[in-house]
Amino acid sequence: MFEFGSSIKNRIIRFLKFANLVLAFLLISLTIYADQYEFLGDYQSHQVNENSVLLQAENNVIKLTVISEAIIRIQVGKENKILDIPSYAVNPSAKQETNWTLNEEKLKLLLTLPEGQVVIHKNPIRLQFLDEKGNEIDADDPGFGHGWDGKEIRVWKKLHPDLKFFGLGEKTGPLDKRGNHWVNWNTDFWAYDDRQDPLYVSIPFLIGLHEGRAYGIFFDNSYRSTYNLGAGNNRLYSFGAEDGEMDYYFIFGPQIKDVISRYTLLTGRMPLPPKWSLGYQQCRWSYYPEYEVLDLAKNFRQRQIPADVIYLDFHHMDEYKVFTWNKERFPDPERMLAELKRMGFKVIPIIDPGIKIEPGYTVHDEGMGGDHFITFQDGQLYQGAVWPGWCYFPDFSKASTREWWGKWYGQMKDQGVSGFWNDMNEPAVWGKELPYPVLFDDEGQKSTIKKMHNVYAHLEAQATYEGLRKHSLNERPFILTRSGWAGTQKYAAKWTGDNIANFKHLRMSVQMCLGLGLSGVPFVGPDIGGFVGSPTPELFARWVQLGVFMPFFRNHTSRGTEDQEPWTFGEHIEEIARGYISLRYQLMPYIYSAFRDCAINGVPMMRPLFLDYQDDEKTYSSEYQYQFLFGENILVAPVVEENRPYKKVYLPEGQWLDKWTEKVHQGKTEVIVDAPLGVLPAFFRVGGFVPNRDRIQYVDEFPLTELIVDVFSGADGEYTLYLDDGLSFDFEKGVFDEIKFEQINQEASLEILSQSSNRQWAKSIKSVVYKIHNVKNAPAEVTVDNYKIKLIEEALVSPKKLQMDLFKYNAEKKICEIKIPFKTGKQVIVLKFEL
Ligand code: MIG
Repeated sequence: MFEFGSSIKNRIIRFLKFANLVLAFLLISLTIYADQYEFLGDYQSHQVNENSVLLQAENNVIKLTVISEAIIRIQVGKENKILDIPSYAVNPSAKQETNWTLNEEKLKLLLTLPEGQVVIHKNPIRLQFLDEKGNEIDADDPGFGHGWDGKEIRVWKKLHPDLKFFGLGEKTGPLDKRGNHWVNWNTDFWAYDDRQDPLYVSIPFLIGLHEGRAYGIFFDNSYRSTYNLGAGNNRLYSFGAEDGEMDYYFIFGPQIKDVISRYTLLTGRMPLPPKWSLGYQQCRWSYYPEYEVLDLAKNFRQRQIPADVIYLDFHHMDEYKVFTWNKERFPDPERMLAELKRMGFKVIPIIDPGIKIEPGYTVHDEGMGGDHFITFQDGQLYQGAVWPGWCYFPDFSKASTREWWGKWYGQMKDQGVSGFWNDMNEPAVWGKELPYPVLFDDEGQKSTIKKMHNVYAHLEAQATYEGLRKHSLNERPFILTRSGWAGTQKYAAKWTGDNIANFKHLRMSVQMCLGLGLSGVPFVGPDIGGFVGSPTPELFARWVQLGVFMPFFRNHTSRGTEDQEPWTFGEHIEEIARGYISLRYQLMPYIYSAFRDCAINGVPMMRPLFLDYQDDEKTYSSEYQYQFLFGENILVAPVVEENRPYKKVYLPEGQWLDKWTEKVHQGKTEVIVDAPLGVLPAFFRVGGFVPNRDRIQYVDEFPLTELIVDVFSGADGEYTLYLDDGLSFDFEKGVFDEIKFEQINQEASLEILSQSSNRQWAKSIKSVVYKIHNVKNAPAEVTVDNYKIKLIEEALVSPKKLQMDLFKYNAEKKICEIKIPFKTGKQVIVLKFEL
């Protein structure tokens, strides 16, 4: 019995051991099974609180907050809790009171805004976005919505077959980002190529376009984030991050322009920059010593090649120590800067965030004393090697450190520099990055580099901007940055880093600048001529022509390359460069007004055709992707290949006047135009105006006393010219002028009206020359405010310049030129034609 019993007991024990194994096995397989994304699950309840709806789902919470009539914020909790992580990008004042409603149905909730609707499907919770007519613009994939896997968070959405994607900041490749996987992690990549991703700037802002209707999604999460825009599949697109909160803003359109405008309301817009920063800028790694800088300046003036800015790359420093001068190379910086100023030059030095570890060096000592440097999690100071050797790095996530850093810029500005160039701020430590266990203050939250890496440059730019504003109360700062984050446009202009001197990079520079503009960063430009390597004369000429119509216009090259100043490629190229750089200055009234528009509405001045012609399929075609509009009235079609003396151009709706031939083309056509080396194909919008002026050598050389207005007649239109002091913030108090032009075209007459305010800038304009294009016959009569002016034979116009109160007509070019005294208030010019 006992024995029997004992054997049973043994068997039971053996069974239990076996069962245990099975159980363990089951558990293991369960864990493997559970290693998939979890989702919100079904709806359980909801609660409305002021402008938000908090929904309790089976597995988590999701919150929708109404931000404005066209923007809704969506947050998914972590373990049932909304984290509300403070944002580095979003301006809290972007929140606006708006009417919205929430209606509950059995299977869904409807959240309705003035500009669109969110349908919250209940079982399981899925979001769907509709326009005001009920058309679906975007929706969660029915199988997957908002999910997470441990700390990682993600949203999956439907990939409509026609869906196009734009934005995402500084990315290479075509403007349509579909079909790829993209990473946001600020990266210093010397001599990047057209597949390099990520690069210097991360902007998790995406524009979608489905059935002609655009929307935007700004994912406000600074951890490493990834976007799968239909890479390797035809069902889903998604975005997510390795940690942090699922926190994004859905922006209704349907116009792409409105989406950008709304996005920049959220994250900030480029403030109107000082006017000199729109001029031509000369850089190289590096100009030194002092006589080389002065010679450079003199060379520009002697050769009559306009320029406003000279950069000092890091050889001006003493042992690469920021905010110092190398006294051998620059014995008296203040004297040199004053001399350059007399010649009309501004100087911009480079600033790196790495601070040489050297007791006795004031920046180092102050940084140590003020507890301004990044440490490891265990409290030990972090050291990274860059140009000066071992360095400490400021922790810009601390307000006191930002203030301290900003003060140094102010001090350096007192010596006579005009702006600053923030480099290496990814942050880069010899092309590598900071190790994970370093700790940032993050305004007391103590966060690691995982969260802070992507916002480091942004916070540095903020420190710089705020420091300069505090220092020179009424002067617009100019800052150039390499790295950044969503919203950095409110502090700094951006160049596209270490490109290469070849035609492929010229093409990439167009794509990247257009892409940045669509992502809210309008003040952008590449190293003209190319940074790595040396351009051929042809490439240089083509790139300078293009640069005239890029917002930030700077020639820069690396150390060890050939000279790259505009006169180093022979006389012919010098002549071309002089002509084009002069053109930039002649167009300054137009360019500055375009910047003003952008500062007001966030829509970039350099923009793809589809921004203004959204419904025209052709404007999306890759064949025409290098064409763009600069401001509202100029279409630029740069030559982007070697040895191509012609260019195929697509002209959208309307009529377009060829800058070179004066020929008017009907829109919605393709044309092939000649483009020998000296010619950049460009077209003016018929109905438009382009105000300009005579050649100047730098922006502030002479006040504008004679305004030239190119009028492209043949269609009615309006235009507003903006004028102010170009430097101060007085315009914020209304201290500026605006001249509004209008043209009314009739069979037997053309009427041009100007309506001007009456402050000092408009008053300083003494005369105005209207160059009216596309005038088919000589006018029979021209009146200015009902007063008749006389025709003069072209041959009699001397010396080259038209005198006041006369007009002339060129039958071959079909241009009628009229010169009259300029009057503020209203002025009416009427051209009458015999039928
Ligand atoms: O390690 O300052 O992108 O424009 O000339 C290179 C030297 C550091 C990188 C910048 C480039 C600049 C260079 N800098």
